[in-house]
Amino acid sequence: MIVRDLNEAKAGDRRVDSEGWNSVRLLLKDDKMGFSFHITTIYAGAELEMHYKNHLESVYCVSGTGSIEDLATGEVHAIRPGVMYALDQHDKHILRGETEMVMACVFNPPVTGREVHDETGAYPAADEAA
Ligand code: 9YT
Repeated sequence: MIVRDLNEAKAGDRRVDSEGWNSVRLLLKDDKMGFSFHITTIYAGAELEMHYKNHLESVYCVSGTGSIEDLATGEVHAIRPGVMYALDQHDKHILRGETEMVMACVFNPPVTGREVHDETGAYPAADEAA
């Protein structure tokens, strides 16, 4: 069994900081669960274009409000606590934080650790990651 405390993990090297967000990776590839599990904070006013070409992701909003725009269709969905979205088509999207948002995120395949988005808004495939 694996037990981890977000409050302890965010003080250590599981926390990754990038422009507009930070993320605490509670489960990673080397935990051998087949997915990774992150608690991500999106800052108020952030506008993040992302395209996870190599991963499937689902995201559950724990707190805060914002929106997600599907760049294939132009559709904009409100994000608020209780809303989940799943990028089942590797959907290119823009996530906007109206307030700070705390999101619980699952990635399949799991991320390995320290990835931040590349210039296309993706993370590398696991076997390309450092
Ligand atoms: C909400 C969202 O897009 N999360 C992505 C994961 C997070 N940026 C991370 O852990 O890298």
